[in-house]
Amino acid sequence: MADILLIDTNTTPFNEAFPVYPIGLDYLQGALADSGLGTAKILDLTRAGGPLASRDLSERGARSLAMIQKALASQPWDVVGLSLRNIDSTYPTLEGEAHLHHYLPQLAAYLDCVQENASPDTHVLLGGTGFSMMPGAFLEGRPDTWHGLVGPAESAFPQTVRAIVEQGEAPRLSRQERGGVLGSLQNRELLARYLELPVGEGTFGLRTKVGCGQACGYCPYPLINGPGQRFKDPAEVAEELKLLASVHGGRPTPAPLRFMFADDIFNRPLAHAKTVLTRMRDEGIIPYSWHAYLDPGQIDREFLELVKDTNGWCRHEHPDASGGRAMFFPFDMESGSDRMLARLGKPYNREKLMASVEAFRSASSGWLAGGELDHVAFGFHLLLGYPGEDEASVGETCEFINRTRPQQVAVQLGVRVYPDTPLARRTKGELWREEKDLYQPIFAPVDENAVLGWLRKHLDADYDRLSRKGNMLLISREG
Ligand code: B12
Ligand code: SF4
Repeated sequence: MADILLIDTNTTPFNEAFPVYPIGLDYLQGALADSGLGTAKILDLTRAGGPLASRDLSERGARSLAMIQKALASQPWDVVGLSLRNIDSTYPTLEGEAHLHHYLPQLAAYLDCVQENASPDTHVLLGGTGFSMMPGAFLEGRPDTWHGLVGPAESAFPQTVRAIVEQGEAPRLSRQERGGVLGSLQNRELLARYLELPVGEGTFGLRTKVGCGQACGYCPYPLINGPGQRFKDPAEVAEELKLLASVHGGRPTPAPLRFMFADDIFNRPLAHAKTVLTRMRDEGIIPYSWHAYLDPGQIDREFLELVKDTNGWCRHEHPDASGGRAMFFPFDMESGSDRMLARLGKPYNREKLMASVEAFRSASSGWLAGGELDHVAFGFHLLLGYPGEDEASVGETCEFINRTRPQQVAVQLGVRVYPDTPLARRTKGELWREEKDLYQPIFAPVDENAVLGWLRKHLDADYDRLSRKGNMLLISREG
């Protein structure tokens, strides 16, 4: 047994507006208990601090500091663990809005507060996705009793706690566990607390695996979850979903149950995703709706049927479905140019993308004809302006859109350069020199006017609805 406090530091404006359940801390709490280390206390700063009106949101930081101080003073802790999830919004910072997009200063204030108020015997452990992407930004200059764990920590965290409690010491920084268990949702009370919020599409999540097994040029996910993959038994996924459904069912007037498979990529490999969905369908675990991040090159008819049968991307209240069921399906394809897909390091090409879109079109006409769905649409997510982009590649992407006719195309212009990614290695000396330069948001430069001009020139004229927010464009057509 050990006295362990786990702090969720996600007090970002995003977590106020779109709360996400702290899956990682729930998993770690379960793993600690399974290891015989007792029940760790979770301090979820945003929820414990209570709701704030939007005009008072700036008080969240001060309230959180007060809660950290109080928790540290309440008893001597063997270990205080801080989960550091978001370091930025991933969007470029508009003038005067740094606090909305860039969270390192707030996180540093929380760490300073722990350093000032924790007893000298308490060991502090840092982890989480943001930490894993740049451990140096958080750990440098901290006392010797501070440690960091990069990556999933269901095995590493209990091991480190045990080393601290039994030997009084642990490594400064441990990276990536190779084997080890994957956690499961287990904290009914915390889940119930989130069900009291106006829950949205992405509030609840659970993971079916760790890692995507890829290393795309700009992407920090392999730094967080490692280069390989580890899988959860689909039977365990089903148990987690049953627990979520049971807590949901126990609420007096719950909002419909939606969740997200919080995998790096849910359908890599496709067979594992199919097994999970088959289990859900066969056991009748059908939520109101679910969604996930997908590899757009690994989509076939069987997968799509399972998605439809289990309410994936389902919208029951879509106006075009006239009260029936609708599906809006995303293809996060990034580009329709083989040259750019190769430059981005994507594991698929145009041919595979085309096969996926064809599978979707054929499945959806069957669903509409058979009356299984009342409205079906699909959209693309593109990343344009990546180094190497030119008119020819944007033209090829437009040609792909004109041929396949998605209802909506979301375009991200440019991407942040994160430390240790292939893009960071490629741009060293040009955009940055020392790793700490990348702790501040640095974006790969994009000639936005040129990209916009090429889109206008090459897209079919009926893609005439365009809206823009920051570096995101939304392009759509009528019908
Ligand atoms: C799924 C997901 C989402 C879903 C969340 C659904 C849900 N209900 O949870 C949605 C789509 C809603 C979402 C939104 C956003 N997300 Co997101 N998301 C992810 C994703 C793919 C998985 C996160 C996850 O839940 N994993 C499963 C859990 C179990 O793992 P985990 O949290 O990593 O926890 C493990 C370890 O980190 C570690 N750990 C965690 N805490 C601690 C603490 C200690 C002490 C220790 C030792 C270890 C430890 O152990 C845990 C168990 O293994 C990650 C990328 C990735 N591959 O990790 C991005 C990611 C976390 N998201 C990110 C961002 C930026 C956002 C948004 C701000 C994007 C936006 N502009 O809207 C919002 C913020 C929302 C919010 N309220 O905070 C970034 C965060 C880093 C950064 N750049 O700041 C990531 C890394 C992706 C990226 N682009 O870089 N996200
Ligand atoms: S972009 Fe997707 S497939 Fe590529 S490394 Fe990141 S998560 Fe994996």
